[in-house]
Amino acid sequence: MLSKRALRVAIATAAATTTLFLSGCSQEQLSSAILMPLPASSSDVTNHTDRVTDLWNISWAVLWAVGAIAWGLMFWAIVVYRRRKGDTHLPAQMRYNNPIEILFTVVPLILVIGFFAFTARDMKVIETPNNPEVTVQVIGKQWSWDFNYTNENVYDSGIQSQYITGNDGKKAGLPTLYLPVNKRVELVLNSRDVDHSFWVVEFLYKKDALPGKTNHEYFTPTKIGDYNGKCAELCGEFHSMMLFNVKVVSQSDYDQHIAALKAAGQVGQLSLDASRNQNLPGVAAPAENEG
Ligand SMILES: [Cu+2]
Repeated sequence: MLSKRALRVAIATAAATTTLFLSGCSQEQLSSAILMPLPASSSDVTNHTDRVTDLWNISWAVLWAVGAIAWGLMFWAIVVYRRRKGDTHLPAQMRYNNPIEILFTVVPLILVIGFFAFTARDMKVIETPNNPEVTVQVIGKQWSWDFNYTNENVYDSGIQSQYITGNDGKKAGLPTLYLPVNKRVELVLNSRDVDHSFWVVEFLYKKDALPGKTNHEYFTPTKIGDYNGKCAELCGEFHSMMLFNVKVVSQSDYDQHIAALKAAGQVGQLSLDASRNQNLPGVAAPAENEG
């Protein structure tokens, strides 16, 4: 038996912790804290978000089960094999227990192979080219984004580090990527200077935008709405201001936006020739200027 004093301390600590924890939480936050589900706002936002959410939630469920078993065994051992009154010697010290050693090797191996297999299955679907109906080249730059609407031959350019909160509390002055709903989209990702990472929070996917390399991202936005974009790779002083908006809109609203860009004279494509680094591996050096 635990001594009465130890028991009292344990109960008081548990009660205080639980009270503190519960008092600051809504029901939703509580289940979030325990199960770590991805936000419901990502449900059905692209053709991939439900798949990503499932992978995440099932992984957490498995990890919690492993945790519960491991913690359970640990506390059981602490309590059952604690030092008792009158114990004067160490208990028998054992070096090996082969069944336990095998268990500790095989179970994690099965878990790692399982996580790998399910991740590989989902990555294969997400990373497969989708015969795009809309292609946009996204160019990261310190510290904003350029968008080339390839099919329509128009562009939009973000001004560096704009962050104005409007009266409605929304961020204004940020570059906005427009995408038509329910169309297969391909993003072509490049960078003008250093490593960036293109992340639309609700899309549950990030991809690096790197100088000297072209990456691709494939998805179909399935829900009209406004989404938040960020750079997810620490890329310099104003990395945190490298924000953008994504608007998933109807085809007619999309056409309207493209027409507005055209009317503003933003016709053509912003070239990577304007990038800072022109001496990247695989890029031919400009011809020497003779004379
Ligand atoms: Cu960045």
